[in-house]
Amino acid sequence: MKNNKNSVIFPRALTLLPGGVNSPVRAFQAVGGEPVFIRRGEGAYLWDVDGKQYIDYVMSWGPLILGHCHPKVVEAVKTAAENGLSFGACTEAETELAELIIDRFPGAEMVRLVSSGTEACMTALRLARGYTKRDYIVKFDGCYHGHSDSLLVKAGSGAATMGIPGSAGVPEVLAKLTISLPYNDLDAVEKTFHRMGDDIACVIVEPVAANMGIVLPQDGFLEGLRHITGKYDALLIFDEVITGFRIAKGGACQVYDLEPDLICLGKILGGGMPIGGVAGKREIMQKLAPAGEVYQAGTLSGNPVSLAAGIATLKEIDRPGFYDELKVKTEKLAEGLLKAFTNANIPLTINHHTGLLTVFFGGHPVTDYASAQKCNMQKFAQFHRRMLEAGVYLPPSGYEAWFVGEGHSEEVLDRTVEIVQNIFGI
Ligand code: KE4
Repeated sequence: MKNNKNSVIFPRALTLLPGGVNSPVRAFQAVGGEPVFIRRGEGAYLWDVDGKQYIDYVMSWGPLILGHCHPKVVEAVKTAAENGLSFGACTEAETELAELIIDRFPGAEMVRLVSSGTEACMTALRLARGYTKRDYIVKFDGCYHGHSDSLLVKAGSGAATMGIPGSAGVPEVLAKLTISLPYNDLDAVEKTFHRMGDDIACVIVEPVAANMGIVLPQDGFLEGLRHITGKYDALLIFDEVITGFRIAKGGACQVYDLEPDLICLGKILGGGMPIGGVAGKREIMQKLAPAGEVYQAGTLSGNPVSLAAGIATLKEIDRPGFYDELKVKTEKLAEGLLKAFTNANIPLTINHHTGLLTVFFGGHPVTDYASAQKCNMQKFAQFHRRMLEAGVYLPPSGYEAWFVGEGHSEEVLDRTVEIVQNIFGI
């Protein structure tokens, strides 16, 4: 229907915002059609400006593990806002949230709060370079750690979606200090460190990759990174902006029983409000200004409204059985989808972890960026469009994760699978 509000708003947005959006992956360029303009969300659902309802599997790209507008989170935000939106000064909530983080990540002794995952990863990188006095960093093809210059090399998420993993505007002299290797290729890491380990400040990794679609670490990969970085006195940075508080209470650190030197956090940490954080060992974190000489700052860092949402979220999900239930839900959805696609004779791979899932059209194992790129993204685009028409709002890219959370009841999950079955006439 062309006379709907959505089709009126988007052309105007295009004249005022590059691509009509404030973040590229939202532009629907990979799946075609106009982006949907959202009016409101509640629980597992979104409603667009034309009143159409959707089951939401984007969930603001991960923060909303409790679903939209959870009463306790909204109440906490209202209460905080009535006391002041921002002070640019110390508040007790900052130490309260830091304690909740350290309680969940035993390897962390100190925290610095910022306003986005990008800031968290950028800060961790500068800290690693300042602490080790080395310039090179290692990342992995298809992993995305926000849009700071050094990390926009063979990046995933929106950069992969748009086919610009190496962004314009990043000076070659800087990009060459970033070494990007295939995910799960420990031999490549070993060889790189053997060749130049004394010049490498850190390895930054998504311990469960979620920006080339979900790609799980193969046995020994993360443990190998911990061993190699330790051997060469480089830092290991886990980017848990997505996995933190999602795949387990203590994220991948808990699941894989590993202690990186620094942990990047975001998303769930703010319960839907702007936030990021770096957590790590005291000896390293104390290098951050004003305690140390690695400068980092932010007007809205530790914002009281963001912290209220985050504290309320972390407390609400901290209940016995929460993660077991989320794991079961995610597996139920994955199994239901796989069965539906198999019955329709559509070759498919589904990678998933607690609260995370990606559908890859292709049928081959997806273990790194190269194998993810071999998937049929045109088929994903067609699937996305048909699901959107049927009232299911999926991430508008085959290189993203579906986010499963508290709001996705058994009924919602069953309805999702039923819609897929209807689409394929099975
Ligand atoms: P933000 O700066 O977008 O808060 O966080 C950057 C970031 C860092 N690390 C990981 C593992 C991330 O996934 C992200 C951001 N995630 C994307 C979705 N895959 C954000 C969506 C967007 O860019 O609009």
